[in-house]
Amino acid sequence: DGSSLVEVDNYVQANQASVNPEMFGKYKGRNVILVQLESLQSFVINNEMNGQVVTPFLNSLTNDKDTFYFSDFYHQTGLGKTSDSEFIVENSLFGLGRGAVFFTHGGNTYNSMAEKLGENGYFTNVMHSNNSSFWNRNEIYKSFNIDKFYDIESYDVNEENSVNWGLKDIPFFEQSVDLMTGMQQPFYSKMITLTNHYPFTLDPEDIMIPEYTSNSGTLNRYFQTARYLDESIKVFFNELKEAGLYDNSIIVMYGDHYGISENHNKAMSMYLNKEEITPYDSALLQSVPLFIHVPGSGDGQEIDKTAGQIDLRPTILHLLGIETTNDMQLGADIFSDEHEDFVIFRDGRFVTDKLVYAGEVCYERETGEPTAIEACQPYIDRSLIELDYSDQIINGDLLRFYDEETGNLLQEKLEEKIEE
Ligand code: GP9
Ligand code: MN
Repeated sequence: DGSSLVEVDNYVQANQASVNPEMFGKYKGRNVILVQLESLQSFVINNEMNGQVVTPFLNSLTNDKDTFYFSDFYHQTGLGKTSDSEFIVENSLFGLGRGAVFFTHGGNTYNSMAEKLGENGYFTNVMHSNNSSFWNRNEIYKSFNIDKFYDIESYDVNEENSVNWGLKDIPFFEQSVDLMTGMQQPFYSKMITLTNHYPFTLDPEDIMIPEYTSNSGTLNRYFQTARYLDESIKVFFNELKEAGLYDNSIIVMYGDHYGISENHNKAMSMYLNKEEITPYDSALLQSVPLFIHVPGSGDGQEIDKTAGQIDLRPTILHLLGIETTNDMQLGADIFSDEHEDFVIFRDGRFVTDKLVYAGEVCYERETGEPTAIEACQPYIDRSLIELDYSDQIINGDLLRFYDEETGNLLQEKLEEKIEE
């Protein structure tokens, strides 16, 4: 009921991480381009496959003078896959433990990152060449207050420029930059790629490296589509430069969720040169790359703080000088000194800088050896609380009763609700 909002609100307020004054507002006014990299996991970054570099362009960004590269960042999605990652990033809340929150709670009241950016003068949009109703996007985007969805209708899609799920990533980026050229600035565009998606197929002319050589065709092809995705990002950056949109933008790119499931553990163990993939390994394999690219800033560095998708909303908004003090969010600004090296997975697993909890076993992160459960217990307790609070907010549609401008609970509405 509504009274639980009081409890959740107290918890969120008590756990807010303060902003980093050196970073707050540093990139104010820039366009924000978010790129969700379909199924891209960290294990291909700065790695080779049978002597072939898999992601040359992204590798170059890991030590680029204008790029923050986060090397210990994780997806936190559940069954909602791509849509969960969108949900987590927009709201700094978890998806649900069952089903996809995009479908089950598309009509809720939210306080999305897009809405905040809209209030700060941004034109907000999503670019993704699929039918608008896929994952119920057309409905929930209204609840997120997103101004425009450039869906499949906005793209020129034909047999030649499509493969697998639809429009190939390279023409997707080319056409998207054309669309951006006409946008009011500053804008916030969330772009969702598609080619590096199961079953990871390409047309022969787009194949840049050979297949891997394991018993899993899925993993074998994954390297090829990841290579293609990498190439498409390179093309995208060049297009942005040509369009004159590069210098005044901040480009945030992250993997949405895993591409290689535990069904391919045997092939993965071969690739990673391990005897077997343990629950400890599987948890760490949920790492996805995160890049925050700020052209011309010279601020680039590698950041190895343990963080997750839930942290992106406050991190991005603070870089733009937009406060989130009163927001009902469960993540924390990664640049804050108070950000904790602790990332909770939707299924209750977690990773810290020192521990990994998976399969109900507490592992020492450094050695991978099981350790006493007591070491993990405080984090287990907090994981359960945070997942539960997130569920309560969503299931009770509690943001209806919350005034994010003041951080006040809407007492009258709440009391009515409690009386019900
Ligand atoms: C569909 C695309 C893929 O539009 O976002 O979704 P996924 O299957 O990865 O959740
Ligand atoms: Mn996806």
